[in-house]
Amino acid sequence: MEKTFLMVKPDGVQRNLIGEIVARFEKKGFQLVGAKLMSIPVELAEKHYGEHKERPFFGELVDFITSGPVFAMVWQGENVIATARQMMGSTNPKDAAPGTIRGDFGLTVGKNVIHGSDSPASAEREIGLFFKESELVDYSKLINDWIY
Ligand code: RTP
Ligand code: MG
Repeated sequence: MEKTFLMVKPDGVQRNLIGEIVARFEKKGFQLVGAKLMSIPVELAEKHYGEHKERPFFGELVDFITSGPVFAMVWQGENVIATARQMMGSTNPKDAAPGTIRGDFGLTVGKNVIHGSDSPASAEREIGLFFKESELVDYSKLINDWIY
């Protein structure tokens, strides 16, 4: 099953949007397979955003993502990587469509509430940076015969 890494950024946590954001992915039908509230160490932030190292906003990006707790998650489902990106909306909230997370809650390009992996390679890399295999759950052995 395809998996992606999603993270409520410090602005989203500070604004009490964890529940709202989790609910959107639950209602869509995706499954949560890992989650933790955490503070990101600077070294992890620099690795996570490594592709932006040469960009002028890299310092601000690392300062912001390490400025307060984040809610890191792994979600699974068919086409979850691309669908989650659509549900998040454009990077800059001013361009994000209403109904998307950034369109509904984002303020500025820096404070855009949520991160999501942008490809299968990024998803694998980012899940590995934030989670151990033992922190991800398995739903395949769930007993379903009590529900009808
Ligand atoms: P993310 O990685 O956070 O899910 O966002 P994204 O793929 O939509 O955007 P990306 O290009 O990967 O940029 C990562 C984050 O950097 C901040 N950013 N600031 N000041 C700027 O011009 C600028 N451009 C990007 C945003 O917070 C973006 O989410
Ligand atoms: Mg990105």
